[in-house]
Amino acid sequence: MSTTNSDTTIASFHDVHFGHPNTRYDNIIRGMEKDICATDPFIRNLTYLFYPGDVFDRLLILPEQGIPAIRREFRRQLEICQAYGISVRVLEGTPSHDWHQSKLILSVAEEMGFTGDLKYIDTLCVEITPKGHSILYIPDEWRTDLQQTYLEALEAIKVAGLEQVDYCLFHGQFTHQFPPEWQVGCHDADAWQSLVKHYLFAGHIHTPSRKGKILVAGSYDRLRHGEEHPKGHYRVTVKIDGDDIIEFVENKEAKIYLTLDVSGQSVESIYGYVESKIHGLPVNSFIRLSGNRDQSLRMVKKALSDNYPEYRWDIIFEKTKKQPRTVSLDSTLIQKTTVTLGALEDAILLRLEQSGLSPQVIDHAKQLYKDSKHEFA
Ligand SMILES: [Mn+2]
Repeated sequence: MSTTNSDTTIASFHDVHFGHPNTRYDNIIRGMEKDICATDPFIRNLTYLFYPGDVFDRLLILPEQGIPAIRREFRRQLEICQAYGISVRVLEGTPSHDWHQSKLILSVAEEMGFTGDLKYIDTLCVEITPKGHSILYIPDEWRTDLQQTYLEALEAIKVAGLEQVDYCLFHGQFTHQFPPEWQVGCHDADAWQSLVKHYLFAGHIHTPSRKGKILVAGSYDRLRHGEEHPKGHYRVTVKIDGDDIIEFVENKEAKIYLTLDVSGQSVESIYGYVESKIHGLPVNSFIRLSGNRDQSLRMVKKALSDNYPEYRWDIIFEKTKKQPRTVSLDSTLIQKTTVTLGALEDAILLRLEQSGLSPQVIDHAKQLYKDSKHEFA
């Protein structure tokens, strides 16, 4: 139910993972400096800059891991957004990755006297933006029961007086992102699409994909072996005439993680083969040799490490390959639930309901919980 009468342009950066131990913040920032740049006409004309979760990889320690550089990068982006009237929306992602650290962007904004339109969202809610678009926000692990999250989204849309929202920023996984034989808890793609008029931007799974209105850019940078596909972000133009443009823009600065299959080769030929393949790769690229246990790969790796210390060497033996490369998972276990206030509340209320206590006692306990809840937040 948009009230705007012009095209809407969106750039969406998913799963940035600042603070990743292998793909460092400086590599990620190098890509962003090119992709979010005021000399780029698409950026200058942007309506929204979206971050649908996992801006951070892990809980960081203040004096380390690039915090000053990350703050400077936030500031650089906010200066562009302020100058060109770009609205910024940052969603909380997986609790064990983000730890509410994306809030940092709010303090950067405050310090610079940011006068533009910026929001950090860590609750399930619907917003009508100052530009007149409705956006539904779904942080990761909002409820332990996925169906409950969906029902709450339905309710939030209804309370906002809408039948559908224009956009959704979402962090979580969908059925179509896994092979059917994998029995993992997933959100229903069709059910969620039906809530959205234009597009749902989803973080969490690090492989880019598109199914109908669900756009998954995957991680912005390359974070591990087995992800040799292009990394990048989505640029979407939602046109009044309905002839939308969706473009995946590759991050040309993405860290190289290269797996070289050397199975069946002799030690001598492996060395020459690898040398021919790594020529010209950037310093700190990650290179992994894939082969059999009988190929003396550890010896080859030692020789390569000694001669090419500027690269990060690893080995994977054929039989120990764990998963198909078509799906790259987040580094957390799929069905793990982090203890958050929401998850805890679900568990407490369920336990109360099942306690066998009288309804009056249960109501009293719920009231006590409600009254003291702010002390945990
Ligand atoms: Mn992630």
